[in-house]
Order: sequence, then C-alpha cells, then structure tokens
Amino acid sequence: QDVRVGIIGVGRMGADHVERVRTRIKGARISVISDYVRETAEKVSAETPGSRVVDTPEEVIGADDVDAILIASPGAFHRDQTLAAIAAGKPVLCEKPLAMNPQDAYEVVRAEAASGAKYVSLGFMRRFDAEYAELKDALDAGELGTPLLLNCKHRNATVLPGFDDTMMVYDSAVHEIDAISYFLEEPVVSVQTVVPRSTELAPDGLHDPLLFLFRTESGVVVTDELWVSTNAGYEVRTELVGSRGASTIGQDIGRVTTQLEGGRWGGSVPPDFRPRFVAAYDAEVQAWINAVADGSNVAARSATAWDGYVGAAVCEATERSLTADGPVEIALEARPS
Ligand code: ISE
Repeated sequence: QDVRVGIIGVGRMGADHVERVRTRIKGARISVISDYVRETAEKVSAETPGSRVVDTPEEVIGADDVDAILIASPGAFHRDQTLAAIAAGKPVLCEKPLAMNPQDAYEVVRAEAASGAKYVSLGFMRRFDAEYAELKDALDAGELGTPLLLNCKHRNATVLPGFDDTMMVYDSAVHEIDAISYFLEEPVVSVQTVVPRSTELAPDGLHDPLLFLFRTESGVVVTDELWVSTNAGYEVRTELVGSRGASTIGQDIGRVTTQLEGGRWGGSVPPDFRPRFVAAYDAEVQAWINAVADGSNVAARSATAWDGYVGAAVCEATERSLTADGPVEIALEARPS
C-alpha cells in the first residue's frame, strides 16, 4: 500500500514536491494538502487526484489518511510543525531550516530523543546529489587523504527584494554549513565573515558577495563564497582539498558546450535550484518514502534533527560574525543518545 503523504505548504517548493510525488516517486501518494492561502492548496489539489484540502497544519498532521508529513511552509513554522508530527508519532520530512535559532532546534532534537524513535528527516537535498555522494565516498575511502580545505561557491541568478545578510546566512549559506557536517562529520568551532565590495545588482541592504570562513575542530578551513545577484544562473561548486588529492564537483552541470556567434564558446547554467537539483530532490524524497515504508523513517544519507540543530547553531554564530571583528566561536549542546 502507498505511503499517504500530507503536505503543509504548497508554494514554490511544496508544489514542486507534490508534482514529484505524483509523477516520479514510487510507493507514495499525496492525500492531504494545506496552505496558508486556501486557494493555492485547492489549485494544487485539483491537479492531484485522490487528494483533499484542509484548513490547518494541525489537521494535516492529525488526519487518519496521512501516514507521513512533508513540511514546506516558511521556516518560522518548521519547529512547531515538526514537534507536532513527533507528538503524533508520524515521520516527517521538513524542508530546511529546522528552526530559526539553536534553542528551538535543540528542542526538536530533545523531543525526538524523548520519543524513543526516529521521526525527523531534514530536507538538505544536496546530500542526495550524485556528485556529492561521489565526493563523499572518495573521501570516506581515503582516496583524497586527510581533508585540509573545503572551498565552496554558491551562486544564484537573483534573489527577491528584502533578501538581506541574515537571509544570506539562514537561507543560502545554511547549505554549505550542512555540507560541512555531511563531508567532514565534525563540529565547526569558529566562523568569520569577510565583506568584499558589493555588486550594484544586489538588493538594498544586502552585501553581495559575502565570504564566510569556517574552521572545524580538527583544523579544516572552509571557504564559502556566496554571490546571489549574478544575473547569470545557479551554480554550486565544491572543492575538497586533501593531503593526497583535490576533487571538485558541480563544475560542468549538463556538460553541453556550444559554439556561439562572434567566435565565443561556452555552455549554460540552470536558472535556479529546482532544475539544478531535481535528481537530488527526487532521490531524497524517494529515500524518505522507502524509509517510511520499511519503518526506519529516516534514510541513511538524510540530514537529521541533530544536523538541523548544528546548522542552526552555526547559522546563529555566522549571523553574529557579520558584525564581529574577528572569528566568532561556536559551542554545541550535548548530543542526546
Ligand atoms: C534557497 O532557499 C535554497 O534553498 C537554494 O538552494 C539556495 O541556493 C538559495 O540561495 C536559497 O535562497
């Protein structure tokens, strides 16, 4: 029998997930939909046979015809909705971030630990990107030696007006912060922000680009260049420099190159993260459904509530580093067993 998924929030990301479950995911169907804007939910439901619309997230979570919850509402609601799913004993895939501050995220970690079961998967889709997996496997197999540096570049074509330095941290850099957990599996102990000259294409109030420097417990340095008003396209590049070799991923997405008029030569970049990471999102959601179906609830590669807490703690320190003089130190709470 199919896993019946209830979804909270069907804006850009949520609608994308509904389409994915309807057309490409095996062993699941969307049964219940809610959105802050009821008409949006109704529009998506009309295109989703077998689904019905309810008014509130609580109704989605409590519904008898919902086995698992997908949260794609705005980040500020994620903590409460995830806690409610744990309380209802239902597995949940929550889009990032888990919470807007480390205290709230830690509360989710503790609630899940107290429940005695695993319920929470966190939507860091890059963990399911094929090149990410290849780099991770090479690192784990020792092919690159001891990790020394992780150099990340994260570029968006544009961001909405109102996107500010804080959002650059919580919305965008949070992905590289999770990449540190995924690749290096050790805590970040400090973060420093370097502010270059800004592009005139940046929205008011945003410093763009920004450079974040993280240091891990063992001394690996992570450089993270965020530039979100390139006016060009979406790019995520990652280079791991190890003692026995360096490896770069995300370089030639699509690998199509074209000769152009005027003697120019080149390729193209996707417009945003949905086409760039479609295969990763598909793999993430399929792995989640498989885990729900076999009762393990959280896929092996998935980010967990703990990863969400670490992300929130590092984001909070990174936000403070925007205005601090030197590196800002990070201390984590104990990980419940
Ligand atoms: C957005 O929320 C995402 O999650 C994208 O992956 C990221 O590249 C973008 O900067 C964020 O705004």
